[in-house]
Amino acid sequence: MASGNNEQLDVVVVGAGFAGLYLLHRLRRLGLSAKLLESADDVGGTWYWNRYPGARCDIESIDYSYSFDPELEAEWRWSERYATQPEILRYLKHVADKHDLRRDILFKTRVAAAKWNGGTSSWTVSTQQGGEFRCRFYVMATGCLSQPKAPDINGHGRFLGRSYYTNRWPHEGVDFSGLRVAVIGTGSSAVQSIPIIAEQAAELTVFQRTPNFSRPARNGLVSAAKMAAYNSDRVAYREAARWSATGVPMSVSTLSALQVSDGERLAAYETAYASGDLLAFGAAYSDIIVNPAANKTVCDFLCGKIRGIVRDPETADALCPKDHFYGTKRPCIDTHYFETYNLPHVRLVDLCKEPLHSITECGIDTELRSFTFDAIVHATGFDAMTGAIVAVDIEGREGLSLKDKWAEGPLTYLGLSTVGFPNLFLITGPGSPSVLSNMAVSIEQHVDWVSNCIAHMRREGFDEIEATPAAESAWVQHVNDYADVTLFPRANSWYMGANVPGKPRVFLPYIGGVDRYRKACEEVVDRGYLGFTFKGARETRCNDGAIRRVQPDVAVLLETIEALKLPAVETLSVVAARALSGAMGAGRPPGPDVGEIIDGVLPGAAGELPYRLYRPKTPGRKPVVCYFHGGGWVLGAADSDDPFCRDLCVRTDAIVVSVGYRHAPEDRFPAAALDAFAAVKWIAAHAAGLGAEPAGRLAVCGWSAGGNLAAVACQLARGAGGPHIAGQVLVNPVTDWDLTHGSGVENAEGYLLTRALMQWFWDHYADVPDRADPRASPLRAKDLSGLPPALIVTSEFDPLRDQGAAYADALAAAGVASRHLPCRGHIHTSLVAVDVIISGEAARAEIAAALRGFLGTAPT
Ligand code: N01
Repeated sequence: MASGNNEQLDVVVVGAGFAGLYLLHRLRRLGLSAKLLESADDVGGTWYWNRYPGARCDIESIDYSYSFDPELEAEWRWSERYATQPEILRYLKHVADKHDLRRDILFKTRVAAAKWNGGTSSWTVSTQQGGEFRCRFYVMATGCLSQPKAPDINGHGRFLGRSYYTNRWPHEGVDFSGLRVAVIGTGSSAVQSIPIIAEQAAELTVFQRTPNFSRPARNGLVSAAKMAAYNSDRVAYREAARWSATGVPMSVSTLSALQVSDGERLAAYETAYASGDLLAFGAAYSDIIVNPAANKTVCDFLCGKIRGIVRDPETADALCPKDHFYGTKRPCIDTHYFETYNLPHVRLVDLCKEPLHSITECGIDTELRSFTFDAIVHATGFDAMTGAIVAVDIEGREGLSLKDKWAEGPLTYLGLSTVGFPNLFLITGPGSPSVLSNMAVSIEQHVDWVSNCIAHMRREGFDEIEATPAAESAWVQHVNDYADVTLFPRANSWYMGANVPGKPRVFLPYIGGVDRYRKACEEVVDRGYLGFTFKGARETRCNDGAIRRVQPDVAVLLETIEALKLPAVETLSVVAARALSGAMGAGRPPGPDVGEIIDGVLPGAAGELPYRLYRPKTPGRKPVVCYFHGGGWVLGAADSDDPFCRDLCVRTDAIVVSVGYRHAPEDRFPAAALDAFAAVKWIAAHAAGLGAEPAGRLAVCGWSAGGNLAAVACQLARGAGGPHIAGQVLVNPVTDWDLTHGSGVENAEGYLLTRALMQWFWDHYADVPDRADPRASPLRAKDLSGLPPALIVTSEFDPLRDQGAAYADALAAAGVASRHLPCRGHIHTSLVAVDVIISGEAARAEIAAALRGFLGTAPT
């Protein structure tokens, strides 16, 4: 009988790498019966299989190691900054021995299938060796980069010489002396192995499809500074790692790469380059991974270094990445990688110029040439993150196959669990930071979370746990939202599943950072396992809900502002509030360049009003957008929404005139409303003088209180019989004074514009009896017919959301061509925060498209 038949266990774990070993240890400490199934004949996981020459970690070993055992930390000494594969494997074997883990590990045991039995709340796990286990919990600790990518090169298997695979390297090692060797691939495995293979081979030919960013690792002894930081207080050091963005304690700049002088940036990049630290460039500036122009500064710097090392200009050029932004495919650190191409017996074949045709009996054919080799090394990578999980036939509730469920991409809650598969846990699964972090830290966090969850269930008498569909879909949305504010989705990387033919193009890990992710996981628990259903003999307890709903960049903004511990504006004097709002605006990104900016004055309802005019770069007379800034009728000025006005000008190709109307409390209602209407009339009449189309097309736009004024100006123009307004775009407008229900209550606090602040604005602006006047609350107008076509933009987490939506509905009901654009996950200030809230891009594009439509300048 194969080992394990009929065995009843609390937990079965698959995989004896970093994750499986620690999990087994934790489960034992909980007094659970557990078995770990491993296809290899020893522990190690990744570090068991990837024995190619030069294999070593590229996160410093001090960081890339367990933190759960202080004794282990004290006794183990890494011989190098980046330990070799044999040393890391020795470490894992030592951990297995120290904690006597092997007695619960079945080696040479490959899991074939796992099936959920609803009646008994248990899994049946069967192995290729014929074993069968019953367990309550089934955990895939199979690693993110463990399933080799299936060969996808024509003629694979035809080669009569020696074939090697970096991810399945012979244990006895390989001697390439005197051989003609080919390496296919230039990812991390190739970058590490090529210099060493070149030392032995008679000839080495590298077949490169995509060049990779790499730079010197500067390996050696662990630096004294690092040792001191680690040894002075290991507990604090590890805690800092747990609450860092990447799982390695380091400071990350809050400056944009575009905010500093060329000299300052160059110095920062030289320091990053000299550090040999994989993460240094990502940490050098805050926007490397979100802003193409910022990222390009890194690309240019690193390509400059490649050209400085590689002597042959054509080879150097071929080695410079051109098709992806830095970091969007995993970068490498190396030891003499680029120098290797200066050796006379090493050549590079650029598959972009001569695509690989096939592997032949004697070598490799490109579309231009035939090559003969004695050995071919395949360094072609993995079916990352999902490959090893769906390689097992996992069947959940009602016969649902995990492979089928994930056919369009993995769906998980927190990367830990997936709906339809109760009591299945994934360690560093898709949707968790995993491969974008120090794996050791992420593994420990997942193992701790899963073990604590199982302990909780035992205490509470529950047999089953399963994520809810709402929690899972919200998490998947959040993972995608995060990816979408970065440059990652633009690359054909394994992060996107793009390296495996036919794999759905989905961003697989979570880019929000180890710290934010840990916070989300802890919050899930603190909020009573939000998003999970527990079942037991006595009760079923479902605590449905989404853990993250705000757009990721909005959440970062909220965190940043909260950390500033600013006073609530409504507690300040008007003078202090204006000073604070001015100071907050001063440090923001400037927005795009426009052709020209002119400040002027125009006649308002009772005296001159300042205006700022933005003219596009393109030649010719243009239509006009008359813009009203936000600030609750109390704060702001003609230039206070400068980045948004520039953005509008560039996107609409129209002249934007931002009007500085009179403010409360100095000039209370209806001063601002009358000024807004006076400004629209004057601009319409003086369009030619402003360089716009004479008697041309005019639309109005405004944000917040400015949206209120734009709406009111349209109503006043209708009442006065002109001027003609082609359309109105109201962004998060104030349309009514009443905030006592719906979003006014739901979003009363926590999203910058609070209900209390809105109340403060109203108190300064209008007496209570005046507030129902349609010139203050345009939603209260008796008749909304005949108004210009409208786009009303609202944000999900804005106290003003419902009144904006109500205005859109009321306009439509009155026969006005009105469209409502609700912005999911956004707050009141999201859309005007150009180059800060990148997730607001799509809405800004729609706003501009609507204005172009109203003005008749939409591209056909
Ligand atoms: O695999 P890869 P890897 N024809 O996918 C090329 C981790 N790791 O094993 O980019 C021609 O990165 C492919 O080309 P392209 C690390 O996270 C860590 O090197 O798809 N070429 C690419 O150049 C790493 O990212 C460490 O155009 C083909 C290469 O093969 C991950 O594991 C060390 C091809 C594959 O590169 C994977 O690294 C090693 C084809 N048909 C690995 N198919 C450290 O800790 C693929 N390629 C240091």
